[in-house]
Amino acid sequence: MSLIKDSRLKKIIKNTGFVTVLTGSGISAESGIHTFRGDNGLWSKFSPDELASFEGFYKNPARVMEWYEYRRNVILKAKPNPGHFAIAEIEKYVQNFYLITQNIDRLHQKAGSRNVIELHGNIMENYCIKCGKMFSLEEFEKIYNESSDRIPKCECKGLIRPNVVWFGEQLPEDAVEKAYYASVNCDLFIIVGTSGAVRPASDFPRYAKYNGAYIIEVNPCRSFLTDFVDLWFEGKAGEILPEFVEEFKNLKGING
Ligand code: BV8
Ligand code: ZN
Repeated sequence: MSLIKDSRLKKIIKNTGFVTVLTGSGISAESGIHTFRGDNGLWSKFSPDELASFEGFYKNPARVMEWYEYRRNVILKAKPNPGHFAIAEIEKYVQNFYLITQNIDRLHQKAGSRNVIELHGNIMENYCIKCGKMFSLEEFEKIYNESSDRIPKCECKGLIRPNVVWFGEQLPEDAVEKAYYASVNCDLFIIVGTSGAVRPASDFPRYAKYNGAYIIEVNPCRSFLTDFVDLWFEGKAGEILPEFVEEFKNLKGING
């Protein structure tokens, strides 16, 4: 039974050269990585203020660094799932393709996605809050494992932190600019696996909508965005997206 029935959507897919995708933690759920909200979510166990804010880090750097170390170990063992691969596949068939992600796990890149905009940074890099020195994962792990108090410091004595955007922190300017461009110029905007709870990430589908793009959402549950999308595929990314990509390719006359 085909997913794409809407004639307007079929026409857009046939003619579009500009597709933008926005993902949240839900696309990594089938790779075994916890989402944030919902019954088994991270925020049901940990408080975002203590663990995903600069104040929480400054008050207790050892606890925050330990939490990121735990999440990094889960992420390093995780593999991209069919949802990640399907998004990487679409990129091959569209001239202008942008992938805006709120995720910090880099599974999109592992799945082969190239044009990835990381709104909230990534968990693989760390930097010194005093001199800004960037640390690769090996450099960081060496310092972290040698630190007796589990509070990794730079040679300049500054604290080292994950290269992620915490609550109350500005998103990287270049990422926001690129995400805005990708949202206001696309014909098709696909939202995958986000509750739409966090701003300004959840503003981008609105910009796309105001500019006449067709908005699709892939999510097993309703989100804060479902009311205004054009089409909601109620289901898991790993199941819906591979099927969607096959129909996308057929409509574009791409076989194999
Ligand atoms: C900022 C990185 C401003 C770290 C994260 C208005 C405007 C601007 C800001 C605000 C505003 N109002 C409030 C704010 C503040 C705040 C905010 O939005 N708060 C919310 C909670 C009310 N925003 C900020 O602080 C942002 N900064 O705006 O600064 C500023 C201005 C001036 C001066 C200084 C600053 C920064 C926000 C970034 C915070 N960092 N993470 C880390 O990961 O450790 S947020 C965190 O939430 C993750 O990035 C996550 O991706 C993101 C969003 O969550 P989701 O990805 O949507 O995950 P969630 O669990 O919520 O949902 C999962 C979904 O998947 C569900 O819908 C589920 O049904 C679905 N799902 C499950 N399984 C599947 C599935 N879908 C498909 N397939 C499946 N199998
Ligand atoms: Zn330093």
